[in-house]
Amino acid sequence: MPNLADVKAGLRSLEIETPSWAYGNSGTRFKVFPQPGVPRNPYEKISDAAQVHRHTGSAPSVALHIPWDRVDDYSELAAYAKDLGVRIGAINSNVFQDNDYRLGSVTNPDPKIRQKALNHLLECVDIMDVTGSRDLKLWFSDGLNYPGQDDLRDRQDRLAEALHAVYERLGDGQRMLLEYKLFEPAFYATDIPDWGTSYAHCVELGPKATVCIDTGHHAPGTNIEFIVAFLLRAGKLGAFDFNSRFYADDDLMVGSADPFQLFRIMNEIVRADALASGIAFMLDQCHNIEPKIPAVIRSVMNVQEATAKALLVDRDALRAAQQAGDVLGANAVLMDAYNTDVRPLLAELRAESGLHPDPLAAYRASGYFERIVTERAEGQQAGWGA
Ligand code: PSV
Ligand code: MN
Repeated sequence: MPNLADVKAGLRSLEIETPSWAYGNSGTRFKVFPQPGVPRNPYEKISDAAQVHRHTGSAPSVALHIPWDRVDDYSELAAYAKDLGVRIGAINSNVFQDNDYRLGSVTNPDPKIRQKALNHLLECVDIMDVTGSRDLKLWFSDGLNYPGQDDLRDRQDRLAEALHAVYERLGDGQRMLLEYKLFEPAFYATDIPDWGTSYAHCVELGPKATVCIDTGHHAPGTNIEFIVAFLLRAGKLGAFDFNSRFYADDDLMVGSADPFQLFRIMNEIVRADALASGIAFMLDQCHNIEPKIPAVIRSVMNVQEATAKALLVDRDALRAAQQAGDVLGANAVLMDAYNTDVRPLLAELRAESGLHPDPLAAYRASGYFERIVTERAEGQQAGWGA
């Protein structure tokens, strides 16, 4: 059986990055429901992220999305984060919300628009230089709605050219995370639709380029833990955008739709001893109907619970059963760990770190929500496109 001290050490090493946009208003294309107390600017988003870290002890960084989080002085923003006990994480580029990008950004047939998109990506690296961020996360909505609309292969060439230019601009210690998505907004062909396409571009680029797996970006039924295992073996898994889905890119709280899938993913991470290997465990979620800060806290707890279960897998017994061809025995080892109630263990761990054993109760008791509702009563709430 795994040693309890090792399980606790593994859990202590787990860091989850929360996204600035999870604290702002967001939802579906049908309706975004505004909520009281929502941040009005990136500073207030960082304050909310720091509150999540205060109660969980496991969310020390916050990802930014540019231009949603554009500020005049990024060094001031980074210093503000530091004062609150968190740091700026990945810089997410946004080349999907400008009118110019109707036919694509870096794969657009028009070279002027490609250049505009590239300039934005390079600006994101400038921001990384100032904030000390390690990761540039790239997601492209580029794709086609109709067969024949553009040349599939030319678009790969344009993509490779832009990625190369960004890669060359990265400094020491900076990385590119290349995200894929099967469909939406493009419905016929997406230029980076799957992990294989992302992986191939990353291999061509070099060691600083790695794949980002957004758990909501696959066809239904896709075996995501296989992708995790494959990319870990190849040294090309850079990050996760965690969220849950029932149907498509639902962006619900991670671990809510399929906690067993989250366990299977974390099981591959633990199997590869990759909990603290530099993989960015990020959330990419939209909280439309549920209160945002508690939803992020819940998500962090869900990842912790899945990780605790993965750490409890009896690796020796599993291997022995696998090598003996004991199908049911091997499956039972995994299920025993999954079916363990790890909540007492996590509560104990939090108490040992001086935290309240129940982060959600601690948040409710903190008075933070009442304070932000009052303080943020006036002004324009942040949201998509803000
Ligand atoms: C695209 O669906 C995506 O997953 C990318 O990561 C974007 O940056 C993010 O959502 C925006 O919420
Ligand atoms: Mn994502």
